[in-house]
Amino acid sequence: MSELVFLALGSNLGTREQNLRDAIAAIGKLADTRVEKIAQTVETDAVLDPENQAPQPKYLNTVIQVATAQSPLQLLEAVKKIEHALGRIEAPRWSARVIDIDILLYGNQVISLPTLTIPHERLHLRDFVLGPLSELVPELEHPVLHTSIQRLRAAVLRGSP
Ligand code: PH2
Ligand code: MG
Ligand code: MG
Repeated sequence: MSELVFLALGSNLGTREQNLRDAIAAIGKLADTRVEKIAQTVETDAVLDPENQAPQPKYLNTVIQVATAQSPLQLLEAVKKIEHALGRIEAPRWSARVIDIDILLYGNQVISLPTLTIPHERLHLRDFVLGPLSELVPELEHPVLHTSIQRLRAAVLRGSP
């Protein structure tokens, strides 16, 4: 059984465009996994740690739609490996990075584990995710908030919760 999964990709260090391409190619090579759609890449101002506003390079962000038979934890493990293979180093949460791959949605599953929260806990707050995601699946319903991606995006663009 394969599930429909959405992954967010971001890069704000090194050859950003190439980093995204390499990550997508590596995801496409995972067992029982197919990359079905890729949203347009957007350049976005870095959203910074509220406690550390030191400037950072702009990000390139995109979202991909993937069909996979890997379990959520297998997929998490696999994307972490890809992040490391592409040169990501352990660094504090808000640090600039060569590549970040986040699982946004895994079918309509709701998962709350110490290492993995699905839907991604900040998905509904971030236009750098909602923009590319709404290009792919504007009508998709958020499995916890029960609102469409395009409505969530409109709320963020209005600046309301
Ligand atoms: N990722 C972060 C923190 N800030 N800002 C933008 N624009 N794009 C990101 O992908 C991003 C961010 C932590 O994962
Ligand atoms: Mg992230
Ligand atoms: Mg991450």
